[in-house]
Amino acid sequence: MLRGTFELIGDKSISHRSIMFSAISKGNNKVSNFLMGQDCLSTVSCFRKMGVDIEIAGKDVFITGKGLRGLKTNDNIDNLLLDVGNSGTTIRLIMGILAGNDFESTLIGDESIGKRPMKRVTDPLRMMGCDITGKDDANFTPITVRGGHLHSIDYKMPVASAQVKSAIILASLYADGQSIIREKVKSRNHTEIMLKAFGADIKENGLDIIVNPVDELFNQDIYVPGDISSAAFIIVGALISEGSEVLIKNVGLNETRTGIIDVIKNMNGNIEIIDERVVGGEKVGDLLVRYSKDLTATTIDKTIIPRLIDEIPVIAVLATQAEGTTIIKDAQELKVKESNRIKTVVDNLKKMGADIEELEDGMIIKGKTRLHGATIETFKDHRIAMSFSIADLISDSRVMLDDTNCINISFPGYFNLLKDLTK
Ligand code: SPQ
Repeated sequence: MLRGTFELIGDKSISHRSIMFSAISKGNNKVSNFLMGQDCLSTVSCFRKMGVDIEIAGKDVFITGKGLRGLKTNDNIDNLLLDVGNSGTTIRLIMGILAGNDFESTLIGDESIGKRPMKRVTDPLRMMGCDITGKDDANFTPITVRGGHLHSIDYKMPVASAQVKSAIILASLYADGQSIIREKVKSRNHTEIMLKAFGADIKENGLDIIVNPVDELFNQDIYVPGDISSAAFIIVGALISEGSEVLIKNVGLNETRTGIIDVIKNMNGNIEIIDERVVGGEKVGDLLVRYSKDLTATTIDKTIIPRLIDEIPVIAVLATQAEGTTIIKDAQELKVKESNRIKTVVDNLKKMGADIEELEDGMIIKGKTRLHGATIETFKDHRIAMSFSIADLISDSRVMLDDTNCINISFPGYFNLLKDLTK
């Protein structure tokens, strides 16, 4: 069982953005409660390579902005090599910034990044006039960006993706007129919220985002709220293991991220929001979660998918402990994350004895089933590793993960926390 109270680590999406937007602002910026995970540190290292002074002190980061058009290290390098590691957010958002800066750089990453599609970003940036080349017509790394003059764009997003939307918003800051980005379903909006605080001219009209170019962004102090996607593992652990009660302090509760709370409530799970407040434009609160023995199945579809996309692996574990048939559909985006998260979840849960069927765009899970120990193939995907460490809490023999290092991508200190809470 899990019992205790803890302060949640900083949000990964907001941490990335805090470094990027500070780097292209004018003046001195301070970020508190920054997530020191490997992905966010990849963002730090890319901007240091582009000449940005970034100092880390504990959980605080101090960034001296170079201004909107001031990036680049020194004139002796013709092509700057930027390594994004495992981070999809780093590569996709950075491309939007590189598109507006007048130099050439090449983006590379690890094996998993090499398989993730980038055309969703390179296509609209090319439409704006950016010169981009790369493997398979700039769909895969290595990708070379030659930034410079950009035209405005009116773009209908073919996929619900915060990374694509953010890249276009960033490029639009540099464009020669007003741009409109049209979403089909609202994806996480941390870019819009934070850029407005930095002085960007961004308006939202329903699902449309209207961006006017600016001369400069201005420095900020940013507080990063806790990451609900990281909290998700402990939340599910508490819901399914008997006798649990955890209080998670400082959870980011931006509505574009709280789909998991709605799903848990639908499933009859015992979760309560306490002391809701707004910090730096983002909603924050504490979450009280208790063991819930009468969980029921649910259906998750496109109306909610973007609000819980990263939580689906651990929601699948939860569904094995809910009475009835849970259907997860319209989640084809899961196939192009750090691993094919539909297949990885289904194959590994099957090994543990779950009644689960793979769909083209999701999965069907029949519960409630007893889970058995197994060796889990994580594909070095942090969210898969943590999801199955939670399945281990209720399995009748131990779960072995083939890799645990990947957890540092988003949740350094995860196993220490789990140990502290395990009673
Ligand atoms: O950064 P990366 O590797 O893409 O990370 C993931 C994750 O699970 O941590 C996805 F694999 O989160 C994405 C998320 O799925 C982070 C993100 C963001 O910060 O903008 C947006 C989501 O992706 P999408 O599909 O909305 O662009």
